[in-house]
Amino acid sequence: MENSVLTLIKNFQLAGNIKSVEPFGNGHINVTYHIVTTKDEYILQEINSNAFKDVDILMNNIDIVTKHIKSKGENSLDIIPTLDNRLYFEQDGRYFRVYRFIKNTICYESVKSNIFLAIKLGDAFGKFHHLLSDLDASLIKETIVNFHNTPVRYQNFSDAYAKSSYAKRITAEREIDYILDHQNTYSKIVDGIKKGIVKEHITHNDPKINNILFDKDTKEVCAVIDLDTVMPGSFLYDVGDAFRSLFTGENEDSTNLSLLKVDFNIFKEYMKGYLSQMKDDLAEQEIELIPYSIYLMTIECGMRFLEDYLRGNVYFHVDYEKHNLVRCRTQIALAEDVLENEKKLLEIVKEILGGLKK
Ligand code: ADP
Ligand code: GN1
Ligand code: MG
Repeated sequence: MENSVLTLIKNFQLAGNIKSVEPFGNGHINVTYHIVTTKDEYILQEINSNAFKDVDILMNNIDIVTKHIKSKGENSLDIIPTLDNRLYFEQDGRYFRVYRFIKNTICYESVKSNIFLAIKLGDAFGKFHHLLSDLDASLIKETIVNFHNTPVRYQNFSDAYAKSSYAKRITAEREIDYILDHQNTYSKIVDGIKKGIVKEHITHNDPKINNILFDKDTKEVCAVIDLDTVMPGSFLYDVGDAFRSLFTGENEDSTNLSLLKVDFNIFKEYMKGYLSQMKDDLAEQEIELIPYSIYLMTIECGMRFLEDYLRGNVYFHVDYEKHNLVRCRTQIALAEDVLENEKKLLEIVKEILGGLKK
C-alpha cells in the first residue's frame, strides 16, 4: 500500500516533499496513515465506503461541522483539499481524504490510570454538544442510516442469525441467546424520540475515548475527532456510548470478562465534566434514562459485533476469525454489570446535579 499512498497523496495540496508514510492509530473502520513531509504532517485516510455508502454526504457533513466549531474559536479537524479543491479524492471506487495532523497530541485507549482525564472527556463532549446546538440540523445528513436505532440493529442481527450456518451458530450459542432474550429492552430511546420525550440534536455518535486528542504536555483536550458519524441523534447515545467505551477501556478484546465492570470513579468524574456543560439542556426524562443508555449502547455494540461475526467479519476490522465474537462477549459482560447498577448510577447523576444547581 505504501507505494500507492505515495502516488495518490500527490493529488492533495500538501506542503513540502514526502519524508515518511506510516500506518497509524487503532480505529476499527478507516485505514489511517501518518504522512510526514519536509514542511508539515498529515493524516491520510482511506474512507471505509462499505460503512459509509455516500462519501459526498459524509465529507460535506464534516466540512460544515468543523467550520462551525472553528467559527466559535475552538479547535477541530482541518480538511486538506485535493488539487482540484475537492474534499476527498476518488480512485477506482476507493475514497481518500487528508487532514492536517494535530501535533503534540496523544489519544488514550483507557483512563484507568489517568482518572483525571475522565472529567476532561466529559467536559469536551458536553462542550461539543453545546457548540453544535445552534447548527441548522437540516444541513447535516445521516451518514449511516439508523446508526443507533437499536431495534433496527436487532433486526439486522436477526437477519444475520437467520442466514448463518448451524456450525457457526453453535460457536456463539450463549451470546445469541442473550441478545434474543433481551429483545424487549431495545426500544426505550427510539420510543422516547417518537413521543418527543427524548430530543434529537446533532451528536457525535462515536464518542470513544480514542476519538479525542489530548495535548501531550498539558493533558488538556485538543480536539474531538472521528467526525464521520456526526449526525442527528440523541444526547443519550453519546452519553451511553462514552461510558461503554470508558468502562471497556483496552479490554474490548479481553477474554477476562471480570474486567468488564462499571467504574464508579470514572462515571462520577466524566459526569461532573459533562453535566457542568449540559445540566440545563437535559430534560428530566432524559436524565432518568442515562443509566439505561449505557446498557443500551453496550448491548447494541455487542449485537453489532455478533452480527458481523455471523456474517463473516465484513464490517469491523478484525485480526482473527473469532475477534468479533470475543468483542461481543466483553460487551455482554459489561451490559450485564450496567443493568445491575442502574439504580446506583442514577443516584450519582442526581447527586452531581444537586451539587451543580446549588
Ligand atoms: P477510525 O474511524 O478508523 O476510528 P479515526 O478518524 O478515529 O478513524 O482515526 C484513527 C486514529 O488516527 C485516531 O484514533 C487518532 O489516533 C489518529 N488521528 C486521526 N485524525 C488525526 C489528526 N488529525 N491528527 C492526529 N491524529 C489523528
Ligand atoms: C467503531 O471507528 P471507531 O473504531 O472509532 C464503530 C463504533 C463502535 C466502535 C466499537 C462508524 O468505532 O460505532 O462503537 O467501533 N464506528 C462505526 O469499538 O461503526
Ligand atoms: Mg476512531
